[in-house]
Parts: sequence; C-alpha cells; structure tokens
Amino acid sequence: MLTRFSIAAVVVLSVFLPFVSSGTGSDSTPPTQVRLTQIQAGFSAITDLQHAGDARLFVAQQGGLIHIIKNGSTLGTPFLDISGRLVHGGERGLLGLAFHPQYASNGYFYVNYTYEVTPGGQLRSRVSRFSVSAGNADVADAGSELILLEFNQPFTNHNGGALQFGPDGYLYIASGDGGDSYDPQENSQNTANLLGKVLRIDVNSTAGGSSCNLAANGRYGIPAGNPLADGAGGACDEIWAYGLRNPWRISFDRQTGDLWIADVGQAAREEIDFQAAGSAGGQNYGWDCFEGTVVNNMDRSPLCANNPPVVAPVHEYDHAGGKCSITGGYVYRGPALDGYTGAYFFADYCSDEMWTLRRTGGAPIVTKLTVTLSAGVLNNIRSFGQDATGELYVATGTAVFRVDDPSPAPAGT
Ligand SMILES: [Ca+2]
Ligand SMILES: [Ca+2]
Ligand SMILES: [Ca+2]
Repeated sequence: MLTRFSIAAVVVLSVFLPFVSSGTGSDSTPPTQVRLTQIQAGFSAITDLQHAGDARLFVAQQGGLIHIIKNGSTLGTPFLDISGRLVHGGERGLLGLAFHPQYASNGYFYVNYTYEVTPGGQLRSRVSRFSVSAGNADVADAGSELILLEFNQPFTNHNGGALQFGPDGYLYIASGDGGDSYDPQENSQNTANLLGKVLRIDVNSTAGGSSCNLAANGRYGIPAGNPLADGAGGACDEIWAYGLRNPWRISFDRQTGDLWIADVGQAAREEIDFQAAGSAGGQNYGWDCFEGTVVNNMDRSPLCANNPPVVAPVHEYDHAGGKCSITGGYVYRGPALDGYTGAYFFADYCSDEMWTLRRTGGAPIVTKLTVTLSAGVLNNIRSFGQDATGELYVATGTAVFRVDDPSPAPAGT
C-alpha cells in the first residue's frame, strides 16, 4: 500500500531468482534466525523510526504525529503534531524524519511530508526543519517550522520519503518518480526535476543557492561536489543520484558510510542499490529503462534510447510468493546480535519476509531469516530503525519490534 502503485496490477511473471541464495558459497554460515521483541504497539500507520542520539526512539506516523518511546513506554504527549499541515493516505503523509547530527546542541530535526497547495489542489513534497522546544526535551516547538524545499508531485503515489544525514553532514532526501505507473512523465531519467532521485543538500549553509526549489530560496545550500550542479537552469543542482522509482527507505552504514538504497519496483523487480562511501555521486540507477536488471519496455523514457550507463542493483528479487514491495533497512552495527555485524537487513512489505545481505568480494550473500515473535503480529513491514547504540528495530503500521537473538539469555545471566 505504501510503496507501490497497485497490487492488482501485478502480473504473472516468468520467475527466476538469480541472486537469492541461502548463504551457499560462504566459508562462514550467516545466522538465519532472529526473534522480534514487540516493545510498543497501538500506533497508527508508522512510517519511520529514528533516534536523536540518546535512549529515546521516535516513531513517525503517516498522519503527522511523532511519538516518543522512552524508558519502555510511549509518552502520552506527541513530540510533534503536524497533522493539520499535511495530506495523508495512500503513499502521502509524514514520510521521513531525521535528526541533525548536532541535535544535542542545536535541537534541529527534519521532516518530509506531502501537502496540497490549496485543498484538493496541487500535491507537493515538503522538507522542513523544526526545533525542539526550549523547555521540554520531549516536545518539539510546532511553531518553529522552517520550510527548506518543496517540489510538486504529479500523482499521489511514489513520494519516496526517507531522510538521512550522510557521513559528510549533508541531508540526503529520497524522492520517488512522482507516480502513477511506469513513470509516465519520464521524471526519473530527467535530471531537470527532483523526482526519482536521491537529493543532497547542505542544511548548515546557503552557499550555492538552490536550483529546483518551489519554496523560498536561501534556506539550504548546494554542497560542493554535487555531481550535476550547473547553476541556474539545466540540471537540478540538488541531485545526488537518479534513475530511481520509489526509494522509500535509504540508509547509511554508520561504520563505513556506505549508502544503501532500497528502490521499490513496478511489477517485476524489487532492488537494492549500493553506493560505496566516498562515491562522487551522479549514478543512474536505471529506472525506467530497466526494472532491476530487466529491460523495461513499458512506456520507456525516450532518454533510454541513448543507452545511458546505468548502475545495476547489488540485489533484486521478483514478486513470486506474494512479494510486492521492498522495505529497506540498515546495516547492523549494534553490540547485541550475534553474527549479524555488517549485514544489511531488508524486508518485503507484502510477504513480511526478512533477509540479510552481506557484501563479499563476489556475489552478495542473501539469507532469508526465520523470524519468531515475542508478541503481536508481523503484518506489512513498513520501516526499520536504529537506536543510538545501533540496535535494530522493525515497524509495522501499528507496532515496533526490536530485533533480538533467537534465544535470548535467561534473565539474570
Ligand atoms: Ca515511462
Ligand atoms: Ca542547475
Ligand atoms: Ca534500478
């Protein structure tokens, strides 16, 4: 529901799974089991889980509320309520949350949401900064909104949503192709718009101005080295990478700085794109010339006729067995789980299967996980999150689970 256009449009595919393995070919056998411990439930349409560098977990809901899980319970007063400023439902709403790397000292955090310029009118994506309130660390100042960036959404779906700060201190924004199916406006291959991209902006400077922003300018800068920056006109200087369909979740490896992009597919392939730390950006990940590694012949962008060089995914999977939409996670770097260090976790929204992917010198090793639950139901995995220590969490629409070892040590040991 969140991340692809229509389950009904799934077609029966010729099916093969060229990349999925059970870990064969590795000298060491990756672990295959996790236990999901439900830590809180009762939420509504969770879209994101983030931490602010302390022990709290922030739960963003599509309707515009951000709740705090603190000391094992959900605080009664939301951290932020912007429900009156957005339009939500389907793939619209509050879609991403990120805390400034210096949040402890400046209190800044960022949200990505959709709104209508006039009621029922033009839909837009908006990225804004807010501040924590002066007197209460558990409540934001709802009046502190500073709108940074806006761009139009031609259809209601494929709004991307993820916000993540990179190891370079810049804010990365995941943007979908603007929607409907097969990118009818051919946005993803077109570098003169912000749709179907990963964007990179500098929230600490206004140097370099802005290029394709419909909000007031002068509230962010274009980082030196943005790969397509060419000043006024031409390409959108905000672009970091393009050729994406609906990169609902992206994340950085907190140890290496590598960027992982989970791009939701159309009818054939869900894909994971990998970008090593230190990359110069500018990658074309292929949509809608390709869906995964499959040539797309449905309403293909005219720009594909030039055979642009594209970067293939490091992993893709088809829709066999009820799979429909990838939910990207994180590379695990926490202290608690045995054997998962360096593994990228991801899931499928429809089948609720979870996997890890490990990079090797050769083909990545993808391992399907056997999941047991402490309580609750694992239904429609929408997002992953990390806490400040690097422990991993999974969110359905209504519940937050911590990823634990399958057989936790008995209490007191
Ligand atoms: Ca198209
Ligand atoms: Ca430009
Ligand atoms: Ca691609």
